[in-house]
Amino acid sequence: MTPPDRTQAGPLYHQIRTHLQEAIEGRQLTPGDRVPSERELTEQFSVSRMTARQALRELEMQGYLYRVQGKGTFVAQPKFVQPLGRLTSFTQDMRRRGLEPGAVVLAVEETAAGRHVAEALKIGPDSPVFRLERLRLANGEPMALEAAHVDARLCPGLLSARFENSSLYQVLQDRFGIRLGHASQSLEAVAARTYEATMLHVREGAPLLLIERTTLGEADRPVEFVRSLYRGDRYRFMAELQSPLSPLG
Ligand code: 16G
Repeated sequence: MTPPDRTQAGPLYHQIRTHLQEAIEGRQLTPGDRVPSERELTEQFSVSRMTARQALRELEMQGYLYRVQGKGTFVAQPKFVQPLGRLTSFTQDMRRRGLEPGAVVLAVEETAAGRHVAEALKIGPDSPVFRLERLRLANGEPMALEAAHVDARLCPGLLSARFENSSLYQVLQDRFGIRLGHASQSLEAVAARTYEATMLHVREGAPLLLIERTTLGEADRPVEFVRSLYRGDRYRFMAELQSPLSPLG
């Protein structure tokens, strides 16, 4: 690798980071490859150890690299690219990628909606909802923490399903005839707190994507409101945009 250009703008760690990132994106470095250690980068680029550490740490935070204690730092698998604009379930998304979907059920209960959920589901705050909290897994690896609230009056007995290995959307469709038509979804960045970091196997403060989705059934009746935290180091969301000037816009 060539040393960073000290005449170029931007801090040195940023240049090293960009350099490694380009090597990963250009597939000169592929998943599982070991990247130079802090010490090696220090020698190769004539920079301080702090600078090398910062470059590696940022790439790790962004999901390009992962560290194995005592072994070194390696190139991670590319992130999942998740299209926005298609209403799919976690189970479908994983199967489409050839991965085994899984879940650890963290909570199942019938409870009163409360203000926030009630607003989304357009019901009263005391109306009953089913709350299903799951850690979602892809081939056993934690991907997201998900808390779904479903209007209980639409699907009596919903919680008797075994959600460790069944899809909520499938159960809603097969057992209750609920066809989900469309959803509105918001997405924002948050930092992992202690509990979330432990569950998702990331560091405290690591970037997560908070997604809130309200999904509507027939006649646009809200069926579920979901709050999910997706790992920022494993997911990239993608949307197709249309110019308002184009004939379809
Ligand atoms: C996805 C949805 C979530 C839905 C779940 C159902 C996002 C951000 N969230 O994770 O709203 O409840 O799928 O999955 O896409 P399931 O049918 O596999 O249980």
